[in-house]
Amino acid sequence: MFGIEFVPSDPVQKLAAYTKLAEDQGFDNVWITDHYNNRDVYTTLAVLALNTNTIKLGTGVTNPYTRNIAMTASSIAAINDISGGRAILGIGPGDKATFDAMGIAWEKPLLTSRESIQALRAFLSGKKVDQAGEMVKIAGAKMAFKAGDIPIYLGAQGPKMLELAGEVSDGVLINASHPKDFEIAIKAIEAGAKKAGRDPKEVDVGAYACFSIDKKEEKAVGAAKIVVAFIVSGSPPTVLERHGIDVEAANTIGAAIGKGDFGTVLGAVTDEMMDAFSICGTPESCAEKVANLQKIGVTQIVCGSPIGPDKDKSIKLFGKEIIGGN
Ligand code: F42
Repeated sequence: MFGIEFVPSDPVQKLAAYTKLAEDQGFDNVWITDHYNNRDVYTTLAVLALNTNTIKLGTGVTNPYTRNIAMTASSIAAINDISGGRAILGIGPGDKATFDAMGIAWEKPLLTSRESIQALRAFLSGKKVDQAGEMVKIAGAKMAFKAGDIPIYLGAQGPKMLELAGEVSDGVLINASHPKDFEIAIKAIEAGAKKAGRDPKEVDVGAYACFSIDKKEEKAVGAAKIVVAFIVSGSPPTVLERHGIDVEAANTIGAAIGKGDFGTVLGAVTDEMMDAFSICGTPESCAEKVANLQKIGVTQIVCGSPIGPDKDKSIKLFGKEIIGGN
């Protein structure tokens, strides 16, 4: 399965055109990110729904802190209606830095995710919801209609979140690009699934990858460097060490990003960092990396930011060379 991620920092109409193009190229899913400083995710998905016919439409990913979980159920149910049953819901604990800026306390992200998914499933099935959770408390609320079976994906990287995904989700969106990270992630997902008595194959394993594809290697790399720099600066030391990346070098990049010194940032991104944190290069090399991930058990490749130096061309290249060759 193939997905594509768009960030609504671009105008919604522009994303509608990209999404139609992606649908025509054979992508199965489009995932729209959710951050307060971009356009609203559900309004965006509604417009995409009206401009497409087959592609599934997902939040990639929303969170349980900025919206009450009943409102999330109501919003995704509307997208499911408008699109004729094409909604998928990605949810994750969210991004601490943006919550700090919004004055929202980020407490118990793991437990909040678990309790939110439990409540969501109940709301979507049209049941009366009584849930006396520690983080999610619902007292006899009920949707006025049955939304139907909307797949729920969890955004996860940490071992406990991945295990939770194995226990309770239909799929997981993992922000990573390298086989080493997925080998570890898949073990955690499998452990969670087994704990819950599920077949691990029920869980769609998504690589939410930093992707950049172009016929010219250097152009693909040029487009992805800044994205990789942000990933490096935000990665925990365990992940950096797993890829043999010097923690000091990552700190240097983080400090330069903080100062807005992007010359230093771009100069400090190494080939090893590009290899660890992106799928980037010519169609042939991207196809090989995609095949390696599929071999170890990744079942959905999500073509994430930046996609490529020219989005239209890169979406077409991905369709022809990666989806077409699969
Ligand atoms: N975040 C956004 O805000 N917007 C997006 O559009 C977005 C997209 C996205 C796409 C893919 C993806 O993988 C992630 C994405 N994210 C996005 C980020 C996402 O919302 C999550 O923040 C991220 O995936 C979670 O990272 P994580 O799996 O590392 O989880 C964190 C919370 C973590 O620390 N996990 C630990 C672990 O081992 O998994 C567990 C920590 C723990 O156990 N906490 C306990 C608890 O109950 O929360 C208690 C701790 C205590 O004592 O309070």
